Amino acid sequence: MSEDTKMASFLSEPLAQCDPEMYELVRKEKQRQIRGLEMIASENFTSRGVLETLGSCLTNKYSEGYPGVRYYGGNEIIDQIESLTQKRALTAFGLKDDEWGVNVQPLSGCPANFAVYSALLEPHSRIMGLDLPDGGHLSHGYATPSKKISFTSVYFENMPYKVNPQTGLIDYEELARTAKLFRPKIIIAGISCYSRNLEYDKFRQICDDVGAILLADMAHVSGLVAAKVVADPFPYADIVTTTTHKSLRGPRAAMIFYRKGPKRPQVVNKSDNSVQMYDYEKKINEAIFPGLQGGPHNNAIGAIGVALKQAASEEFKAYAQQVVKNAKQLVQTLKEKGYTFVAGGTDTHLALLDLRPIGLDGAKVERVLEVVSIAVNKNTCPGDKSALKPSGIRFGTPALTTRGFRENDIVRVAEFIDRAVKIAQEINQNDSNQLLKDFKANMKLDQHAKKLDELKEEIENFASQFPMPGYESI
Ligand code: DSN
Repeated sequence: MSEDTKMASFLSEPLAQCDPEMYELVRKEKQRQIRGLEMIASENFTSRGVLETLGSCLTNKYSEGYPGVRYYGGNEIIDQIESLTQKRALTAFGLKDDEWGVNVQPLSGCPANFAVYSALLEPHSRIMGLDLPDGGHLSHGYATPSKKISFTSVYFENMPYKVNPQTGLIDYEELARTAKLFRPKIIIAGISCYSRNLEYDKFRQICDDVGAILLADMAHVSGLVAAKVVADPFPYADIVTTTTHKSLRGPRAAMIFYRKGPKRPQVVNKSDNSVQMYDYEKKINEAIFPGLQGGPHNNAIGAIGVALKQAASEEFKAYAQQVVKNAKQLVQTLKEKGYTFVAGGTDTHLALLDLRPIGLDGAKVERVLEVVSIAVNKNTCPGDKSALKPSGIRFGTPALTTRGFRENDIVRVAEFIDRAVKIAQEINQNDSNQLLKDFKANMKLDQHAKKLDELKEEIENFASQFPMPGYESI
């Protein structure tokens, strides 16, 4: 065999052959996904079409710049791919191209939000987002009294708004009051853990009252927005950001939608009576490249395009409707068993279980659920003092819905969760001060380990019956 032929065959070896160790780990992760109940609200199982595009030759190409204006040659096809994805993004959310534009190059949600702040604000300008312990996101700014945790809070001044601890609902009146004092340049309507529809009309009014830009970060719900099953931010927002891998079910990436045309509410220049226009397009595009990013990930951009085509289908609409029905069913079944949910329930794909009434915390229950193959995350509940020992568990239904779970399956899931929580209570022995390390050690005691093993086997047998999109093998 010539050296050239050897090289060609070396580079063409399938993963199982060229790197059995990595192949085995990917295979094991696939098995974990199939056997378990994936209930992390921000996760999903993307389609084979998306995976094929992600794993395609598009990953080889550099294309710094934008369609038609690139810093590298050979981008004729990449230009078509990016333009097609942009067109599909506007179509998926029912937007007109003279009113909205979209940048599909952000690598993920945090950089997308940071690009918006960088584009439209001076360093240390003021922003307001939902407080992280109340269900907000790190990228909307987060600082403790002693430390600026998120870089958003290092480079911009943020004052959080809160939920009402009694109702768990955003306190719009308080937001309106504090916005008048703080005078932010941007108010962010976006969440990481808030189960009710956002009232974008109220956000709009508050922004108009203080002259702020309304940035809607719809990352969690963008699939549900596309399917019109939750509140739509587009009629109210100036800028809309989203990741593409959550309820939208695409690749890990993000998009920034920005308004074009005359400003709303209308602003007339006194000098010549002309109407002021939005100037976001150039600023946002320049913030992404060359401001914050280099070459876009063309494989991800192509894959977003595939996901957006799928999001315009009747099948996707049915999936999105089912996501919400499943979340409501989960809440209803667990409430019937005596559990409490923040904000009383859900309008969306997620629900926040409050463990305070049963003397447990999120870290312990997350660990017990993990051991029985239910993946969730611990989450703060409104009023929590520590993010390290939060009192809630966040559940989401997009991933299970993608696998075909319907309401009756979710009733089974709720029963599994209830059994796991009861085992956690036995391990905890009504001692809410028991340290997590002691709790984990106690989980290994025979009487608890046996119950956990039995439950895990039952859950895995149940979950394995449901189909999994993607490739057959890994
Ligand atoms: N990590 C995502 C979430 O779980 O909400 C957001 O970045």
